[in-house]
Amino acid sequence: MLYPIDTESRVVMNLNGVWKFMIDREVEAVNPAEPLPAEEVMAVPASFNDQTVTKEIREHSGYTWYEREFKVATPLMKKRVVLRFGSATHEAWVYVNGREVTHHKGGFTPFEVEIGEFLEQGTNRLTVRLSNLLDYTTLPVGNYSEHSDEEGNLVRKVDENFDFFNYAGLHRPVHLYTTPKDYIKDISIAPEVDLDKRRADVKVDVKTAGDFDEVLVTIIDEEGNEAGRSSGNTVSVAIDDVALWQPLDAYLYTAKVEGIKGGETTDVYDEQFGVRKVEVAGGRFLINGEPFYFKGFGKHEDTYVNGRGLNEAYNVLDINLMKKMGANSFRTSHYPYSDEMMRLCDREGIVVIDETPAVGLFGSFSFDLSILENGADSKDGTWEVMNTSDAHEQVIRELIDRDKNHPSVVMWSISNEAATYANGAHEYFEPLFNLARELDPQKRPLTNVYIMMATPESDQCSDLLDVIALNRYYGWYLDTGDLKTAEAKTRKELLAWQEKYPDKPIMYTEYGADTVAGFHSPYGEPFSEEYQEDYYRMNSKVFDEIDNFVGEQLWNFADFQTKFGINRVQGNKKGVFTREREPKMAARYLSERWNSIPDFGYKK
Ligand code: GCB
Repeated sequence: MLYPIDTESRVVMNLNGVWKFMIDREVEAVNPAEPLPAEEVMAVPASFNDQTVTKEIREHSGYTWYEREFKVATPLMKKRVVLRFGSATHEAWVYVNGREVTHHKGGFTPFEVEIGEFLEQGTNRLTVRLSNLLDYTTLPVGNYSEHSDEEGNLVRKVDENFDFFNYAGLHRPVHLYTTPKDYIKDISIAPEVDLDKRRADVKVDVKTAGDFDEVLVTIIDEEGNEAGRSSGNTVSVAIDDVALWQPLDAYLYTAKVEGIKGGETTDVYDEQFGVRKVEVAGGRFLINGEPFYFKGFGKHEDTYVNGRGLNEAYNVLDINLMKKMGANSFRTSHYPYSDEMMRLCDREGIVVIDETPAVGLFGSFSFDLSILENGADSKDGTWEVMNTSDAHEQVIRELIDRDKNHPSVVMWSISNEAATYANGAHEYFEPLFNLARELDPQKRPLTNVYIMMATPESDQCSDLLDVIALNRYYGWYLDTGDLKTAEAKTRKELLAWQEKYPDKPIMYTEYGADTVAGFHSPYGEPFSEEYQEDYYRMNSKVFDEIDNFVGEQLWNFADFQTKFGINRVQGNKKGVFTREREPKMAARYLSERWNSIPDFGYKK
C-alpha cells in the first residue's frame, strides 16, 4: 500500500488534532447517525490511555468512539478522495456522515477507503468506533473474559498474553488524500544487483486502476539526475555504476511512476527505494555480499503520554541514540511500526527486522520458567486453543504489502516467542512461511523469534527459519544473579544450535536484565546498574566465541509500560535507557563495545 504523499497529481490533507472521544459503556446504543454525545477530547495520533486522568478510561477494555468534522475544498471533490488510517488499534468501524464506510481488524497496519460518494459540500462528520479487545483469534493474543458488575452491567476484560501495556486508540496519522480517477494503485520494487559489475536491474511492477495509454517509470538518483527509464506496467530498468544502500550509509533512488493518457501525465507517484542485496549463506548474514553483524535492540513504540501513538521526535532521538552507541539495527518488536518510522530508517540506514504482531502464541504467558528446568512440554496444548491462523495470514499479507519496498527491512519475523516446541507448531507455521516467501518480491530471509523453551532439542520449527533468532535470559529469569552458571548455559546452547545447523546464522534478538536506574550495588546484585553491565559483559564474551553468531539485539532499548504484574514495577525495566531516554550505566559499556565492532566482517 502506498504511503500518502503530495505529488503533482495528489493532495494530502491531515486529520490529526484533537477529536471528540468517549468510552462506550454499552448501556445505551450509540447511533453514529447522530453527533457523538461525547464530553471528552483526545489527541490523534496517540493512545487514549495516558491522556486521561481517569482510571476508568485508562484501563477501559471494550469499545471507544472518536469523532471530528472536516471539509474538503470544492475543487478536490471532483477527485478520488481516500481516507487512510495509519493504524487503529485494534479493530475499527468507520462512518462518514453516519454511514459505515469501512471496517478493519488488526491494530498495526494501515487501511484506506474511497469516500467520495459519502461526502457532502461543507461540513462532514467522521466517526470511528474502536475496539481494544484481544482474544485467541487476534494478534496479539489476549486472554478475554467477561462478567457482570453489581448493577448487572457487562464488564469486559483483556489479560494481555504478552509483556506490554495494551495501549489503544488512533495511534497513527489519519489522512485524506486525493488521486485522479485513473490512478496508480501500487508499486512493487525489486532491485537485482550484480555486485561485481556494480549494475542493478530494478524490477518495477505497477498496478493501476482505470485507463492509461502508458505507464512510465523513471529512476532518479539522489542528485536528481535520471538513472534510467522504461515504459510498461512491469519493467526492468538498468542502473549502471549503481550506488548501494548500505547500513548507516543510505542511498535512496526514486522511482517516479507516471500514468499517461492522451499525452498528459494524469497521475504521478514518487516511490523511494534502495539497491542492496541480502542473502543468508554459510552461517553468515550477507548485506551487499559482506558478512553483516547486527548490533542493536528490541524496541517498543512506547513514550510518555503518547503511549503507543506516533511520536516522531522520539523516533528521531532514538535513532540518534542508537547511532551514537554504535548500533546499526533494531527489531520492530512486537508489531509493525509506523510508516513514518520505516521511512526514517530507510533514510538513516538503520537495518530493520520487521515483525508481525504475532506475540502471545503460547498457552499461558507467565514469568514461571520452571518449565525450563523440567523440559519444554510438547503437549502444552497451545495449538489446540489458538485460532489465529486467519489473523496471522492477514498480517503477513498486510505487512509485506506495506513494507515490501523498504531497503531498511532485511528480514521478516513471523512471530515472537510462539510455542514452537509444542505439537502442532510446524503444521501451523509452515503455510505462513510459504506465504511470506511467495509474497515478498525481494525474497528476504525469514525468522521466528524463539522463546527459551525452544531449544535445539525441543524445537519443532527451526527447519523453516533462515536465521536462528533467540530470546535468552540466562542469568535473569534463570540462574538469577549467577552469571557463572548463566555463562556456561549460554555457551552450551549456542554451540548446540551451531552444531545442529552449521549453515544457519544465529543471533540474539533479546537478552537483558531489569535494572532500576540509580540503584547501585557493590556486589553487583540483580536490579542494580552494575548487574546489568556485568550481564552484558558475560554475554558479549560468549558471543565472541561462537563462529556463526551474527548479531546481538538486546532487550530493551528503553524501559516501557507493561500490564500490571508482581514482576513489574511501573513497567519493564530492562531498558538500557530509561523511558525518558537517560542512559543507564551499561549504555557506556555497550557503546564502547559496539563502536569497536565493525558493521561488516566481524565474524569472518
Ligand atoms: C520476552 C518477550 C518480551 C518481554 C521480555 C521480558 O521474552 O519477548 O516481550 O518483555 O521477554 O522482559 O520478559
